[in-house]
Amino acid sequence: MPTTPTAPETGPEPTATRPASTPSGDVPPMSPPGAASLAGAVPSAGAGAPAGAAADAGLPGVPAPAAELARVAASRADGALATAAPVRLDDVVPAPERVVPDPASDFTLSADAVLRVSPAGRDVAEQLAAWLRPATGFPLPVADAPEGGLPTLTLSPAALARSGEPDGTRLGDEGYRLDVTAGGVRITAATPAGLFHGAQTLRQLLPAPIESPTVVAARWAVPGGTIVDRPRFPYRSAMLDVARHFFAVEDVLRVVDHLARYKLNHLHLHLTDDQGWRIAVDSWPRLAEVGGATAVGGGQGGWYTHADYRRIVAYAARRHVTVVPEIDLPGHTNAALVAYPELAPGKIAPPPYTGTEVGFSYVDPADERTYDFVADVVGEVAALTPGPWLHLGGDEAFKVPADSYRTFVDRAQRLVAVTGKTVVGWHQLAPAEHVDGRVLQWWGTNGDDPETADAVRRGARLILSPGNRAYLDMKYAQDTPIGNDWAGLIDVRRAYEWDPATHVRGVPAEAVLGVEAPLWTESVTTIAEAEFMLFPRLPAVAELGWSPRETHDWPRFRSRLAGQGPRWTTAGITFHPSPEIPWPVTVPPQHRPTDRPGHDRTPLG
Ligand code: TNX
Repeated sequence: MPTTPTAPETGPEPTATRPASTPSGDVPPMSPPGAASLAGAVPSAGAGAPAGAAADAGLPGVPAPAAELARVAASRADGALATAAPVRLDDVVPAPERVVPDPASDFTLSADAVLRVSPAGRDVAEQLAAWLRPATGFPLPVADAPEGGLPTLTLSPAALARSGEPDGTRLGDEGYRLDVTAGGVRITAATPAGLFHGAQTLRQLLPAPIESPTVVAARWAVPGGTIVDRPRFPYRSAMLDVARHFFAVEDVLRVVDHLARYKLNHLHLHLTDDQGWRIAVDSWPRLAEVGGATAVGGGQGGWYTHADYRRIVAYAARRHVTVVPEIDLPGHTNAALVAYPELAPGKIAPPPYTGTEVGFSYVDPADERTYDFVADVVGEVAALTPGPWLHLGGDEAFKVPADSYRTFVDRAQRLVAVTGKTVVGWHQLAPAEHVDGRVLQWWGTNGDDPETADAVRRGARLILSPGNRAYLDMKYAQDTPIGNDWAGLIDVRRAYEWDPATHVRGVPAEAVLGVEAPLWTESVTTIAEAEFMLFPRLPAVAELGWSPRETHDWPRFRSRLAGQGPRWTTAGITFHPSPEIPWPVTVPPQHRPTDRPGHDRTPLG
């Protein structure tokens, strides 16, 4: 099938077609050490990094390329600390709705600071303290409100809001207000989720060395003024494909932290595909035990026990991220057919599959046993999942005739509905009947699909993941060492310069639930490689989901994004040093911009 080259920024959307076949096991190698990468030393403690986050820091048994990425980063981390520039109130990513700087009222965090918080915000305050303690070395005790006279970081849910501050209705489920004065920082929100987003903003307002896992001597200044902020779309998400390559629980937790930083509130886990079945199902145990053994290119398989999955869900929930499990049906099911040949059309087990072709496998839509399987699987997964969503996949079932596909999907959607969950599916599900609340996920590339528009008219809502904009498995450029290119090359500007509200013809803004950046992992084998594809594009998609359209501005975005680079380096997060972004250059320590007062920010390249 044809692939389409990248379109110019301002040109019409091209139609790219997902290739039906890629040579089996054809996984591009990682770059030679440091070639197109900038990575960080993986933090050893604190800073929200889960235990085991050091998996890529050159430990025995870790694939060399990932370890190299981390080593290169380690050697650059010191330089980044030296460049720590004062932050401006409007440097935040994603851009807040309203920013009113007051340079006369900067706050400096000192060793005797206390976080005071009302009961509903205690857990957020504990998380904020845990982010700030490693680098500052300050004790930062969390105490009950009301506040005292010391310099404080006050977290005040709406119940404690002073008169004149916005009420909870205006801030909504996820909004917050942040006031920085010389006397302290106050975050006000109607909900713990709002407080959490406000705390992430405060984290970004401290100088980049705040990300250090060890104590740094710095002036911990926070720029003065007020931010009032809330999201544009309620659903902001990223997807991790744990089926093509398996990612350990610790890796997934690390990804959750990355999402939370940029105010994304959903993690879609692509749990099943031809190459691997990654979630235990008690009623069909061979799915994980047999179907979980494989991965692309003969890589190590794996699967999550119920306890593993619950751990991911709970970790995410604490960070106000909802897990959306996907069981991809009726196609992308080779691993399930290997485990249970009775589900296969000819009742014959196919060989295990470790290549990267798509569209060849499917569960038999004509056999009643298939619907027992679907009911059992979605029933167990729904019971394990506190969030409201269950993703049914539905993509690329090329071998299933249209009418059988439709019958299968109608029944599968109803089986999800009886679990009490709301159906999500790739936009191929569009022709099926409407079930209450159902959500389609657009991954097309030309923004024009009458079937999707019709499904929306019949009540569906849409999540936008255009393949040629939001697919983080696409290469940044021709020479990107890993990734796909069937939807074109996606540099940061391309990931940023589109509008979810107007992207698909015939779909009104009110039907758009939000955005998602999927990371497929045919060529992504380690967490360092995953981060290399996520950063810096994930914050671009996060901003499309969170920030009001009026703030959309590429020159400003790229300069705000540049300020995130030293944070990632310091935190040990691998990223692609995209040439479009004016990353700060290292300046000699004697010219440290941190030594300069106020907002007199030194241009850093
Ligand atoms: C298409 S998008 C797929 C996946 C591949 C991806 C690679 C979609 C719903 N299906 O099976 O991994 O392209 O970019």
